[in-house]
Amino acid sequence: MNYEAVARAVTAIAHRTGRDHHRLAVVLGSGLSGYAATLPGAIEVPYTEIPGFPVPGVAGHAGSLFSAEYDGAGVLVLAGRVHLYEGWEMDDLVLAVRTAVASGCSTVILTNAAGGAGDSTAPGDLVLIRDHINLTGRNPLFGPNDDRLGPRFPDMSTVYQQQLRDRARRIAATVQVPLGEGVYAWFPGPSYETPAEVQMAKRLGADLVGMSTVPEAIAVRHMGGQVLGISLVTNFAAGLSETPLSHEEVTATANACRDQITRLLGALIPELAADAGGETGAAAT
Ligand code: 8IG
Repeated sequence: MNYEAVARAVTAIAHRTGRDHHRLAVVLGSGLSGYAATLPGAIEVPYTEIPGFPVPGVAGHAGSLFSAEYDGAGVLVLAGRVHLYEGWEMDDLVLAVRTAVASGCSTVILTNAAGGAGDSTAPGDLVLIRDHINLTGRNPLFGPNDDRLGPRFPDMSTVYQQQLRDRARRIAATVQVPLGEGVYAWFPGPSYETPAEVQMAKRLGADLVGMSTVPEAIAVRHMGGQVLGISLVTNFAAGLSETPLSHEEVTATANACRDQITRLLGALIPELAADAGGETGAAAT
């Protein structure tokens, strides 16, 4: 990965937001970008104005970075992400989260909309990601390793730290938002799975199926950041219900759950921003 590309984006964000340090980053997934509009006093920087940032092309994925402050702690909210199925390179998929970690964000919350494959998952559920399975055969760390970002062979035994999940569940309880827990399987998309593929993922241990998040989680762990993963289940995975899958169903469920998501993120962001030290986010400038 091009370390200089990360450093350029870090500099641009510091310049445009007037904050040279942020502590917590939140990536808003499909249908969840609307949350950014609720941020108090946030400064918006369109991705088009951040050097190197890929601009999402899919409906339901916005493309702006927001910088807000909670008790003096800077928070970066990334509304919109790009996906493998759009034809982007791995470096593009992870540039935003790498920039966030290099800007000082020692914790990154990755959110997504996902299909539910688990026996007890249903549309509308919010689920903490306990672990992931990479079914794409791709990895954002392919290519020469830049030791300034992280090690060649990073450990992935605790990508989504239990301590952070426990903390998130306690915070969510204070705003009456129940959180499930499950394993997320990363499929390349853009076609949804066949029923046989969903059965395969289930047997491998997956409860959630989706097309994002995993490359970002790997890139954040590579740099020593902490990851909290949250899936909003927007549909039963293929073959688990009678209804055919559609992007419209996904968007409709995300809209119906807006209230819950707003309450959850509204509680998590200030608390986790206060927890997050700057110590793992090595400045790239
Ligand atoms: I939203 O059922 C959403 N994203 N792979 N499968 C996959 N990705 C998804 C799904 C799903 N629902």
